[in-house]
Amino acid sequence: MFSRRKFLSRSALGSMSLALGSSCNAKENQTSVPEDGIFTPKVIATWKPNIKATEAAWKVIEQGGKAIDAVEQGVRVPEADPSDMSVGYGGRPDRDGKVTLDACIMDETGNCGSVCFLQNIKHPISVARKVMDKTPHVILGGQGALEFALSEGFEKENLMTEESTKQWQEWLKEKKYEPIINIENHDTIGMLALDKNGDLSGACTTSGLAYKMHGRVGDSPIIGAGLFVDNEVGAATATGMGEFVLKTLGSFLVVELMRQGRTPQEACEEAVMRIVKKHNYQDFQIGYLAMNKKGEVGAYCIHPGFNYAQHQNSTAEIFDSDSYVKK
Ligand code: SD4
Repeated sequence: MFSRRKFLSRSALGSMSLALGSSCNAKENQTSVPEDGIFTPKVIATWKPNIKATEAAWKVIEQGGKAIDAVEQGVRVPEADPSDMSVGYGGRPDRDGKVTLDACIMDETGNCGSVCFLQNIKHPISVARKVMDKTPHVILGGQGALEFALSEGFEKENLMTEESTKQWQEWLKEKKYEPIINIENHDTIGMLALDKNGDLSGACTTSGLAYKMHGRVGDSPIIGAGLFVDNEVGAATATGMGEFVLKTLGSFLVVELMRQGRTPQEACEEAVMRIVKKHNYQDFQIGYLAMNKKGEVGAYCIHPGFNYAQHQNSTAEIFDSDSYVKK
């Protein structure tokens, strides 16, 4: 079943609770277990086209699978989809025409794995999973990540498509580096899942900013920036201009705010405010998506246009996020 509805504006509620903020702060681990002890399995992911990804993840959850397997299977969908030009195969390249990929994954035990600046591998999330499962490390980058992937049986592939090549060649004519809010950054996937056991996991994967400098790594493979999971509290993920998520360690911040008693919505709003207060936010977008152990969800962004997909009880929905800048 699929329905589309407008996300309820929670900003009024949000600011009410923020006004009560100081009393909330003392409530350590408020969100750790739902009062009735029953967990609400759920999968959420940044950006509405990723509804296909939440569907794939939900299938794993529905069959009693683990959240970590669900998020890996889920984000592999846009990684393999050439029409998603922000992730994996068909992702827009850097200035030199190279597709360089960033991805990370984190499970309910606090284990995590990541790859950054990885080229020629269609499923960076599965390489990140192998880094987590098979190495003593958290992050592998560049050539080393590629060699590790090949040693694990991944295939070397050309990730440029006819369309991404055409767009890049067009871009080369002017070589203007100008991120366009909600367009250039669109569709990077950050996914969070809560399974039937009540365990949380997350995954994030992207080809990063289009026409970035060769070698640039964004927030998406950095644990605490593009993704963070603490199974006692909740999980968060970020999308948009990664530099500002990195500067504020956004996903870690969102989870820590939830630990202090904020709802996922309040936590996402506060993390956006940290950026807005310090930086000239006119020209870039950031969106945060969070979920706590109760399966409560929050989403907030700087500019209108961010949305997310959700699967729960086999029902697929798309929600628009509230934003700091109003339409
Ligand atoms: C990056 N945060 O590389 C990523 C881009 C992104 O939706 O999220 N796009 O900065």
